[in-house]
Amino acid sequence: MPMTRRDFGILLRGAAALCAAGALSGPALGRPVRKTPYGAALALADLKADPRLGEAIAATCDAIVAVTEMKWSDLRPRPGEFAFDKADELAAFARVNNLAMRGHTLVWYAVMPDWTNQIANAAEAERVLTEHIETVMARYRGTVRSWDVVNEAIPDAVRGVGDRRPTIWSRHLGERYLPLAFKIAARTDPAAELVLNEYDVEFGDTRCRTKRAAFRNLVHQLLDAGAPLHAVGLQCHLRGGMPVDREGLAAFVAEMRGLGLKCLVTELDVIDQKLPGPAAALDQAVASQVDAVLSAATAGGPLDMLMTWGLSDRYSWIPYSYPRRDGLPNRPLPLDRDFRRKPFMDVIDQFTS
Ligand code: 9MR
Repeated sequence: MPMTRRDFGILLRGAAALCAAGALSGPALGRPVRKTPYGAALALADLKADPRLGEAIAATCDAIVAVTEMKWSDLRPRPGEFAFDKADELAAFARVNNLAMRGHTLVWYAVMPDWTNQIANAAEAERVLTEHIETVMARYRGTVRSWDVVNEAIPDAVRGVGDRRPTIWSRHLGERYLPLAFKIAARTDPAAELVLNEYDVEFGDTRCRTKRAAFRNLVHQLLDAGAPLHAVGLQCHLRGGMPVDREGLAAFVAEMRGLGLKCLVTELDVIDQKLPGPAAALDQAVASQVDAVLSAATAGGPLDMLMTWGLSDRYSWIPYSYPRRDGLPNRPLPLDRDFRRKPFMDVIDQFTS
């Protein structure tokens, strides 16, 4: 039976009462005690439709991040207006279940509402960007303590280390929008952890090596510009079967730590489209690729946070973007479609405990 709005309200109110009574802490919920917090991306519609999902998150995770609910697409229907309902419901779920919440994402080239194309000049762009970051961060101050300030600033088909993705902001402000976003964020919530998040920096092919070099170049560019950057986020959407560049990734993480930055894995899952079945073999291949990337990323010490992009195979973007062609359902996440643990979950436990 899908959960109704009323059921969901009862869940929230019941949890709030427990929380107020001090009964709802991680270990009290039977959650594993971890040295590195572990979390998962969660979509409100899935949470409401399937009570098993909320239960699994509360029993397994220390943190959540909204799949889309804190993006411009969802928050900004019209200029000057904010639609916080869905993000608020996820934030409430996090609070009553004693989960941390990451914010994703204040600046991203993708899923921008059409009205942002009407922004006419640099002054207006700076005003709109400032209004957005200030309003959103202020609303979730105290709940969201770690923000992806800028997401995916490097182009997919990267040509060199100085390559940056064109966005509505670079169109009007040039590359100065990048340090500017971090400065606005730090001013708005000085206690927040400010993260630069990127994908396809984990592998050893020429494109990914160049992307990692461009990511490194951008980190230095931001620090040189005095941007308050605190952490790098490695998304880790792993391409099944593509070898992880263990040495290159370990060296990158070591360099970031040497610069005083934290290192987070923010969106881990495995694109299993081309991995051979049957399910058991597939699960082993997925787990071994996760093990490879986490071994490299933790070579110099534990991660500061580990998040997967979803928890159960039932709720993942991968079947939509990378469907398998052999009839076997995609198996990209730590729990299967029926919320049973897979070897992926054992690897998560190993690298977080
Ligand atoms: O998984 C997300 C999908 O449901 C959304 O439609 C899409 C656009 O909002 O974003 C996906 O999440 C992406 C994340 O925000 C940034 N890194 C890549 C993720 C997968 O595409």
